Amino acid sequence: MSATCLFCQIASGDIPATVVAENNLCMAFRDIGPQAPTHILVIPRKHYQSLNEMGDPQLAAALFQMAREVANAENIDDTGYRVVINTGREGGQSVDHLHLHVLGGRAMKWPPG
Ligand code: DGP
Repeated sequence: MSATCLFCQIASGDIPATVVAENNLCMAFRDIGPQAPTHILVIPRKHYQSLNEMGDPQLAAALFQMAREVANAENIDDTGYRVVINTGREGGQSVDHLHLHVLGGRAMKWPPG
């Protein structure tokens, strides 16, 4: 845990969030500034700055499994959704704790901005 990391503080419960799923490895909560009708963030409980630092295949599987479960619970799995991992400065990452965006409930465009 990083004491100064926003998502570590959400994971520990020190900063409130609307949590929609959690287990011993990861948790999912609603994005504070939703970019789609469904916009949920899936994070590992353990601090990794970005995907570049996270080399644990078991954790990677747990994160994608939770993204799938969240999409199902939000009823966007059949219509379709997008899972995004912004990584680093040019990837558009603004919070330096690895997170998956699960976005759905509207048609997505391609290419992303
Ligand atoms: P990224 O730009 O990929 O690093 O995404 C960071 C996301 O985190 C962004 O969509 C907004 C969200 N976010 C930032 N601060 C908070 C917060 O305090 N609570 C919640 N729930 N989401 C936040």
